[in-house]
Amino acid sequence: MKADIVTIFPDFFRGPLDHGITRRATEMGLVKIEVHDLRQFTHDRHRTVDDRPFGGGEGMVLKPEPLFECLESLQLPTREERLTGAPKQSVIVLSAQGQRLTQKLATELAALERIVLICGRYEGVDERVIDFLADREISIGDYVLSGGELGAAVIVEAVTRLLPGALGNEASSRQESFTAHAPAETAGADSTCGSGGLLDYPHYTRPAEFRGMAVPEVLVNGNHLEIRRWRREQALRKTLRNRPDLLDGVELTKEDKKILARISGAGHIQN
Ligand code: 9D3
Repeated sequence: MKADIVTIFPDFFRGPLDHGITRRATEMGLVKIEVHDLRQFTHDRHRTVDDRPFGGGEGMVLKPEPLFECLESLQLPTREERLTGAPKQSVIVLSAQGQRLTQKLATELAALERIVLICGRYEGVDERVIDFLADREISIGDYVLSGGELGAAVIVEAVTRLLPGALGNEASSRQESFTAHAPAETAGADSTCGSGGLLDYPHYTRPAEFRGMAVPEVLVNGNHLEIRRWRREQALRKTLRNRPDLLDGVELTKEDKKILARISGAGHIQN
């Protein structure tokens, strides 16, 4: 996978992508990340990348010329070629108006040979970049950031760890054990929802008692069946509390429904 990042803050990426899985994947040659300084594609003395919006309004907009010239320097197939047939590349604008990044979308991107990530700044980019240069517009969530740089780093990390060989054996076998907790054939669980669409159950490590806070007895002395049941209940509890929206898309067993009725204080509701 080749990832090109287009930004007015190239130094921003020295930190996040030089650590952990992205660093190891780079060293292994699984991913090649190239950061392009948008100002290198300006021609004026002040290296201007932004301008005021037509029609008035607050803020500035990334002007099209440097972005088009930068993309042309990357020697990609045309937008039409990318959009017809089975695409191997994608040019993505990071913007607050984009399609939401999900694990499913990360999986789609991980199947590509090349992604180009254009980091919006100020109020955004000239819409002609989105209409004629890019094939996707992605947001990483419903909150306001100051630009696309964090979003680009998030996408690179989410995609890199999906590349074959990027995770050690330890991590990949851990993912397999997740699906074992699912009630039915709900494999392909995503990162937020390990246990068949639910949030993960809580984890503990030594010491068994720390400053008077004890690890739940069942984990220390319980048998495998009790532990499995306890973890399922805890996953249901956490999901109900933190992400009740996820419960709609989850396959629940009779046992799960009983637990939910008990813990949600809706024991009288038949479901
Ligand atoms: C007048 C409304 N604008 C400012 C509050 C909207 C707006 C413009 C530009 C909001 C954010 C931004 C800059 N953000 C990004 O470029 C961005 C982003 C984000 O803000 N949230 C989540 N994902 C992303 S990806 C790029």
